[in-house]
Amino acid sequence: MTEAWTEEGGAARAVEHLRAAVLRRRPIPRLTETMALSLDQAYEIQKRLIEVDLAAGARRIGYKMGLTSPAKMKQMNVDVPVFGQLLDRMLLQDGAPLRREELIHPRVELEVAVILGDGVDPDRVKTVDDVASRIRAMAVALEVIDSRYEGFRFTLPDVVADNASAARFVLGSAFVRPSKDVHLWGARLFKNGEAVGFGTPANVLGHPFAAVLALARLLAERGFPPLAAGDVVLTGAIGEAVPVEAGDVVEGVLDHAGSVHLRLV
Ligand code: 0L1
Ligand code: MG
Repeated sequence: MTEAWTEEGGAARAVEHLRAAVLRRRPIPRLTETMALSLDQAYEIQKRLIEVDLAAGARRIGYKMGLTSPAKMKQMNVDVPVFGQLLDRMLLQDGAPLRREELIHPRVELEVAVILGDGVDPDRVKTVDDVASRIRAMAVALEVIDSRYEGFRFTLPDVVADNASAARFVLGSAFVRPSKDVHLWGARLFKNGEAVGFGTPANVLGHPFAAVLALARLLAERGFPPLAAGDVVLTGAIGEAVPVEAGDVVEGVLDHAGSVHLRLV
């Protein structure tokens, strides 16, 4: 049965369901099984979900882009990516252990992260070159996604409401100067020493800096403050997300940017 949406009732119930999944580490049926959700309503739920963390003392340190690869966009039947919000508590040190039991069904993605040195106002920043001039540093990153939905299955509004499946992320220790050639650099993902993915950041909307531009536009459309100096942006997965379990060791490598590590315990 579809629940009636009211700004207060619908959003509050959705936030409650999603928080319960995180706290109990148990997946929930996707929201759209019982609730008709538009994309606007989904971003409203995401906003409220994050507000609960912010009210409890968390700090937003940036954003993540999701559904940036042609394969994922085709699978979800969309032509615009989505964004989620990164909180300080999601950031792990390079090589730090992550307790598997903290999450529901984690998967790891290899990404390019950028740290901004300047704001990105979409009215003035229009090109990949413009974005490059706003970036202070880049790093190779691992994103741990953990959909709060059963079977990692969802519609577009579901995944937006669920903060784009954001759970944890790790930045490599080598922060390098921004390079416009980054889309051509080779990237490799290893699980327990075995190569499980490779590609180039060109898989991310053609260029990871294009993902920053797309993010700046989406934030403006949704009434968020513009990207600012110091913000971290996870630009999107270079390849497939890889399921991980306790005992797994994951390493991501990006030409000219070193490596990044995660240990599941
Ligand atoms: O970071 C991502 O690309 C994931 C976005 C959400 C979709 C998913 O959970 O696969
Ligand atoms: Mg990702």
